[in-house]
Amino acid sequence: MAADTPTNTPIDSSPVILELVDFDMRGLSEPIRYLLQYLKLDFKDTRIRFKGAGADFAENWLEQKYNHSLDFPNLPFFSDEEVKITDSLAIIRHIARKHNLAGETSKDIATIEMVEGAVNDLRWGFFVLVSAPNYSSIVEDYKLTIPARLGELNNFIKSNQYVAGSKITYVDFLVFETLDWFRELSPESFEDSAVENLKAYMSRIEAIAEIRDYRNSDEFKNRPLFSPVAHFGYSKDASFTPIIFSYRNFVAKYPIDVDEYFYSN
Ligand SMILES: N[C@@H](CCC(=O)N[C@@H](CS)C(=O)NCC(=O)O)C(=O)O
Repeated sequence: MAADTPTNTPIDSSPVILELVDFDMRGLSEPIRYLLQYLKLDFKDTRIRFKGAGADFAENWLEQKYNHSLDFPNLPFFSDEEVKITDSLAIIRHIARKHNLAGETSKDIATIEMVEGAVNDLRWGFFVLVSAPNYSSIVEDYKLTIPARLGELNNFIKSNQYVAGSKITYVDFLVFETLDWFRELSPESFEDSAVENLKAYMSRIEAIAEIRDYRNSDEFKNRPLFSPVAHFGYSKDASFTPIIFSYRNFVAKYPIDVDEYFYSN
């Protein structure tokens, strides 16, 4: 099963066939990990730590991200015998297609991709919340909106076993992980009858042997959920203060003045 040792001495150095590289967090990679676990595929789970030994690798990510022969350098990236690619959705789709978990009919594929898009919007919206400078003053109001935010998904799932019916596909892992972020933030929201289908759906996914065993194992790392940029999910310690270096990723992508952008209000 997955080599779980967090390491900052990656990458390209050993003859592993499958390798997923990301910062040491659930982040965008966890649905990919669920899929790999579900498929019982051996893979190297390379995690770039934010603190402790080797954290300078994360600190220096901007300087070294161009050294990995990636067309669109970013994290996570994934390599197998065929590709070396970035973009979490491209990665999960690629693995799923190879193992017939990406939908079979064009109708199913359209449904799967629609739900993928809807859930991707939800997860990036969630990330905007947890990285907001005024997080602590808005989070309680935000929690009250969760059942409504998840309402369409709840109605869509109805009593269906999975997104595409009775057969699980990769998008179920994406949906499950995103719902788990919401549940981690606000378990009480899942007591609302407006999301009862989703609660049952989550239990169904959690009961899948490969997922249950993985989530109960040491390979599964509940924290960090996100990078230290987030006000939630990096640490369970309420006094945790996010640190600034991860903002440099955003600076690289969007040349902005960090202080002005994040702290002007
Ligand atoms: N669309 C990309 C977004 C990737 C992304 O924003 N990655 C964040 C971590 S969640 C990052 O810090 N990337 C490193 C970088 O931008 O150099 C995906 O889905 O993989």
